[in-house]
Amino acid sequence: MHERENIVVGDVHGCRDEFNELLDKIKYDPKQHRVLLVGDILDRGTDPVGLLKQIRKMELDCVLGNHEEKALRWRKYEALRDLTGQDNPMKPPSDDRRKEWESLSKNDLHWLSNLPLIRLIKDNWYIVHAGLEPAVKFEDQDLARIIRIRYVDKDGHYVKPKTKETPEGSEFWAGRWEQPYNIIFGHQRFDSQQIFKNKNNICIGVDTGCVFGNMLTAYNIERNEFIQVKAKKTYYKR
Ligand SMILES: [Mn+2]
Repeated sequence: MHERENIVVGDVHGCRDEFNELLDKIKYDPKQHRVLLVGDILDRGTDPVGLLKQIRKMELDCVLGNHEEKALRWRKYEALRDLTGQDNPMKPPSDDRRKEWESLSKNDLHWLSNLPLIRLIKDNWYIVHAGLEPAVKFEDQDLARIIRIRYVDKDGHYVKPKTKETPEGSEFWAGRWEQPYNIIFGHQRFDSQQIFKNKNNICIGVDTGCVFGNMLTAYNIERNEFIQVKAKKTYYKR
């Protein structure tokens, strides 16, 4: 059997039209292509739940993003409230978000709760949602940080940002990653794809802010090629 080409798609955030346009652009054929997603398929865009169902149906490989984790956590609290009457300590940021999270079916939730945090693509290529902590061994990564990390201190330890700005004296994790694993990640929005050529690995950021009106990016590992689709509009503003 010949090997399929691995194509990793950045944060889609419910931009289903652009996602399907991307599939058209690569002339998606499940016999030839394996499409993987770096997480954050939910929230903000026009059809996040429809997108999730499509991805489930297509049996694409995905890792958990912080937005999926949050939806799951909220639904767990809702279920607990139904059972015990205990208040849900989380509040959806908007009515639309609440409706979206409420509309996730049992099967959607089951699929979401089974998403891995790290997925091996092939050889030494992996996908994660946000990143890895350079100071910590690959095998010992903190699971909660994999979906959130952005910045690290000079020793490569996780830094929790207090504002939207880069915390003083810190830098982006991918530039400090030295372990011999190539990582493709999302979460951190760049204007265009970001390639970190480190001594022992390559890290590639593929979130190019489609939902913010920029573009949806995918990376084809075998061809070493980026595929991009322009956002039809700005769906969400900070
Ligand atoms: Mn994210």
